[in-house]
Amino acid sequence: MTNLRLFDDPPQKACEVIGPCAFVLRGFALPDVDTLLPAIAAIETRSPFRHMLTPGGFTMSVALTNCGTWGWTTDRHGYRYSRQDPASGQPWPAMPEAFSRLARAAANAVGFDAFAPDACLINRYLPGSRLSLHQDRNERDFNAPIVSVSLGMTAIFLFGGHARTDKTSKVALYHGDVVVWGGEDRLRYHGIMPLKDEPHPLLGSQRINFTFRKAG
Ligand code: MD3
Ligand code: FE
Repeated sequence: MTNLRLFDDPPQKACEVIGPCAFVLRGFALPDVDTLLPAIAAIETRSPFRHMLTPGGFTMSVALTNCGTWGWTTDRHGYRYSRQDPASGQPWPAMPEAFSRLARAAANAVGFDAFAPDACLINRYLPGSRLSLHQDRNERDFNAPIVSVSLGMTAIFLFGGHARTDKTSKVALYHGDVVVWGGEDRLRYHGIMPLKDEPHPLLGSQRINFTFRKAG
């Protein structure tokens, strides 16, 4: 009789453990794609994707925008979170309910409860775009996890250690994958290899990545 439970249970999403406190939930966002894409289109009308300047004076190959109370920005003066979109002087678009619900559900699935992101950085990669090895350390509270959602073309994610020169491992991130990391993995170096042009059936030659954070 107990075996019948196996058939009644909802199908378990595949979860890959890539670090002591880092998890890839394969396809976790797929049921939400139809909601996420129009929401991005709405955000873009008020806060378009743009290429920001790093403090070192380089133009990022990744274009970005934000939604939520806080938005991540960079310019010649440094990296920081700001309540206003520097391009418009207006607050960033509100974080859609569907975004925060997805982020909370993913965090919850690997044991972080009550994740309440107040920032969502949205990165857009075109063929050749890359993100060099870095740490995410502009947030106030490193106890909260970060949740990332990948849409569109496949990316090769580089997962390093706590020093820039530590050995990295590669993890492919596919359309619909969600990564959650926190705890001792929260400050690991990470990056994205230059994107190969292998067009995605739904999004074409681009990759969109959301990262949800507790920034303020
Ligand atoms: C960090 N974005 O915006 S998120 C960023 O795909 C950023 O656009 C990348 O890094 C992107 O700051 C990567 C995915 C990710 C996954 C696992 C990690 C970042 C991680 C583990 C430790 C630290
Ligand atoms: Fe990052």
